[in-house]
Amino acid sequence: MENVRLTYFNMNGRVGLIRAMLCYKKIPFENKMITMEEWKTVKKNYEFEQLPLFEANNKKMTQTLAICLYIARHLNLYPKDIDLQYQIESLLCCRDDFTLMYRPIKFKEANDEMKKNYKDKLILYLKKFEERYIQLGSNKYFLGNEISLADFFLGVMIVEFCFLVKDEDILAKYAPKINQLIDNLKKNELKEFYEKYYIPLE
Ligand SMILES: N[C@@H](CCC(=O)N[C@@H](CS)C(=O)NCC(=O)O)C(=O)O
Repeated sequence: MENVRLTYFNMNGRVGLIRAMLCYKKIPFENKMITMEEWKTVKKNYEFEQLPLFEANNKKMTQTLAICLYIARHLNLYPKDIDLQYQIESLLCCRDDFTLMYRPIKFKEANDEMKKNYKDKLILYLKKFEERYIQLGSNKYFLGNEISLADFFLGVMIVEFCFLVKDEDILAKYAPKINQLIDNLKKNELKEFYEKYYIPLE
């Protein structure tokens, strides 16, 4: 991959896991972050008038899910087995189930009921992720002994989702094996990402 540029905002949001994959695979990239002020004037120039935009090898790509899969396939973070491919895609699709709930929580506009609904739903999903991980053998990585896009999804995006629940460590409580997997990733494969690219939340 050459001439790599990722354009997004100054947040982890949809692209934390993309930055993490590029960082882990030591792919040099321009991490372009547009301010909200600037966005108003440039929005019209972007396909679908949204971000992220991913550029590589003189191609422009949009839509987070497709970008994640493209990068994972390129960087050998995507399994050959179609049942394992299903596991990855099914995990990634869960992200959209939180889109509407996540924003008001993150921007501190949610009332108590919204916070409770977000937490309850996240706990449900964490329990299901834990069950899947156990069914898959609870090995070093989510899918087995090879790191994949699934680990980046859990280690970056799910971590951020859980961080927004302040009154309880729901990851440790409801998905203890995944919590352990993520701890290991943060100390190893995701260490550099968390040091260099992760944008801390309040
Ligand atoms: N389906 C798109 C959604 C992208 C999207 O909602 N991007 C948001 C940021 S997370 C955005 O560009 N917001 C600014 C705007 O819509 O003006 C994807 O998955 O990439």
